[in-house]
Formats: sequence, structure tokens, C-alpha cells
Amino acid sequence: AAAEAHVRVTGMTCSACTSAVEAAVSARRGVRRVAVSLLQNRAHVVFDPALAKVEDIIESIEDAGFEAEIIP
Ligand code: 9UX
Repeated sequence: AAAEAHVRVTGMTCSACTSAVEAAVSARRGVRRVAVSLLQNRAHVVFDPALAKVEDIIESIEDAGFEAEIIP
């Protein structure tokens, strides 16, 4: 089964920032799909909950240099 998370991402100012977030999240084990919207400042992530946690995804985005918080 897959889980999904919507994440508020702040600090992205160009499409290269968006690509950096997508690359960082995609590199995480268990992540199946990532879509990042620059205009909406958000990311949609589909992942395998047995292999990744939402906290891991948040951490990947923060490590790439952006602020991230889960959208409930
Ligand atoms: Mo270009 Mo986005 O330096 O930070 S990647 S603005």
C-alpha cells in the first residue's frame, strides 16, 4: 500500500529550487512519486510507509535548504 503526504515548502524562488526539492525527495528510499509546485509552495509525495516516514521526507527537503511542514 502507498501513503501520501502534502507538504508546505517555503523558500523556493525558481524552478531550479523546485527541481532540487524533487531530486532530494526522490532520492529517499521508499519514495514512489514526487510533484512540487513552485506557485503553490507545496509538494505532493507518494511513498511506501514501510520504507519511509513523513518525517524523513520533511528532513530531505530541509537538508536541501528549504523550510518544510506537513499539511494536515
Ligand atoms: Mo536559483 Mo532557486 O539560484 O534558489 S535555484 S533561485
